[in-house]
Amino acid sequence: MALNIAVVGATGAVGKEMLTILAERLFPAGEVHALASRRSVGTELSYGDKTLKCKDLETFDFSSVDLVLMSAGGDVSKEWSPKIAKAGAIVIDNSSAWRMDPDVPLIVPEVNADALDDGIRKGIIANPNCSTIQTVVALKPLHDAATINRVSVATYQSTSGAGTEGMDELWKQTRAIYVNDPVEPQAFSKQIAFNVIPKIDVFMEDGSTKEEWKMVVETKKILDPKIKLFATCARVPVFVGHCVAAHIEFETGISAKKARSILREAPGIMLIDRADEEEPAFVTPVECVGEFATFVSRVREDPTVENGLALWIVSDNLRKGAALNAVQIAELLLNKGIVKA
Ligand code: A2P
Ligand code: 11C
Repeated sequence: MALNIAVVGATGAVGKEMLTILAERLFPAGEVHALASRRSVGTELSYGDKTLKCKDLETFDFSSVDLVLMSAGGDVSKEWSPKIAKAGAIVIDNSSAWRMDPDVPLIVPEVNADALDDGIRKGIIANPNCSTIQTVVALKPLHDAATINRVSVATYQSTSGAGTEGMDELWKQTRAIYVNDPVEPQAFSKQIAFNVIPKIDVFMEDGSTKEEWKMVVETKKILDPKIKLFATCARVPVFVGHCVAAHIEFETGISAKKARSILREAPGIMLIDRADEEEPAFVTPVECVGEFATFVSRVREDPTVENGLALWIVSDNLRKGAALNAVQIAELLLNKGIVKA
């Protein structure tokens, strides 16, 4: 018996990756259903070498579905995740709707797989924010080795973090500038082509953005509530791939050499940092597109603080930052025997 799967938001940037990655990783799926809004009924979507016809979420019968991977935004998830869970399926949700609910596990398999052992009381598992995921994957093995007290991060996040609409806006504005057409921001609050916007999601009362707040609270929930994190998140004119510059302060000293040897062995990480070469190697977003790993480069000691280390962390935000992490959670459910194929 294989598991029957539904992908909700299957026409979106993350939903398409979910279907691709389920097929790439040979997930033992029986029936696979692609669901989205009524607007997309009949749209053809690839699942490995098969073509699926998109169905309407509103009228779909979930009674024979075991697992639902959902990436259709917070409002859709708030309405539909409880209904789907009630019908008997486990929902792995990529939106921010449930992440901070104490009854909902927030999981990055390389970091806190054991949090699933506390039970899935609401039938919902949350997938963290993309910039949080790649950050905690890199921090976890170093935290185990030398205990992180504080981290300051600056992010450089691609337009695909805002979905298809975000990527389309970068494309249209770039073209508009070349042909001298007016630039009209819609998905982003200011021009994104040839620009950098230090605002992702809405502003909060303390002057931080919600994206920055998410990185703080999600890191505490996933990795360690004692870690102090401060973030500045910026949108950059890149299609896919988020970057995080992390400046870490540890409880005990850890050399760059030691950190490299730990990161080289750590799950989910690809270390691209041959510091002994004349021109050190490093990674950029275009090189991480389509990859599963979280890439770490520029591992340096920071002499301006006690026990300081700096890292440059890059990952495909649609994959490890979203769809891949969701599929890895599904694999974890199988491996732990929480769902049975
Ligand atoms: P649709 O294409 O039918 O609008 P992205 O983040 O790339 O913009 O994708 C968002 C995904 O969420 C799309 O698949 C979109 O479907 C889906 N979606 C948005 N609103 C709804 C809704 N009310 N019901 C079902 N799916 C929705
Ligand atoms: C971005 N990180 O790059 C956001 C996208 O909470 O899941 C994901 C938002 C979220 O815009």
